[in-house]
Amino acid sequence: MFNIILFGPPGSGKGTQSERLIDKYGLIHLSTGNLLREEIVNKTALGLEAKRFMDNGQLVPDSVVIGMIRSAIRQNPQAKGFLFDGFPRTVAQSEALDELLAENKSEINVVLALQVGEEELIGRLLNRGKTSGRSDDVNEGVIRARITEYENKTAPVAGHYDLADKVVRVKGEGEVEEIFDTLCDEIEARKVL
Ligand code: B4P
Repeated sequence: MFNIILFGPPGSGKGTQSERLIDKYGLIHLSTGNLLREEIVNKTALGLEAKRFMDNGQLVPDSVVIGMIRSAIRQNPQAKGFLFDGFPRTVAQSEALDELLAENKSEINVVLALQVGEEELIGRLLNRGKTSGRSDDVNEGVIRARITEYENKTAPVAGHYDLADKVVRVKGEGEVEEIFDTLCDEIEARKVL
């Protein structure tokens, strides 16, 4: 298996680049943001709980997202690899992920970390909010809260994988296609999929 984490702050291009990467490499795409939004649309108990956090720009509790990822991994035993998008977002989530992959005698092969400045992030998310219908993209205060959550709780995840020398930092500003090409170069330098 070849497993990738696409890492970065809200609005850094994780969802955008994931779509292209899964098409090219045939990986299973696991986006906790998308999984949570499906639960909200379906008005499940989990979705109703998650919405309270997401609408305030806060992370959803670890137990909820770890449970979702555990069942998604177990539902795909034949996968040639996973692309994790927006997960892990806390050090506890990254430790849980390492254990889940180890159960399959697998591991994270590379963490691709998109680097984008704060004002660019805010501009992108406000712009997406005009058309996406996403309640967490319309209010600048909520967007700033998401960035603060990222700095406090998610940025340390890169440190966790830095210890194993797995993090590659990639400039996430500029043309989507150029960023995609750089991500592909980094993947192919590690493994031909
Ligand atoms: P996510 O769904 O993961 O969303 P995101 O981080 O806001 O966006 P992403 O980074 O994928 O967006 P993209 O840049 O592609 O999370 C939403 C919420 O769910 C979180 O706040 C949290 O509450 C909850 N959640 C999710 N996972 C969780 C977890 N593991 N633990 C706890 N809580 C969790 O796109 C942004 C915009 O930028 C788009 O409009 C795009 O077109 C544009 N864009 C992309 N690349 C560009 C480029 N190069 N130039 C210009 N614009 C670009």
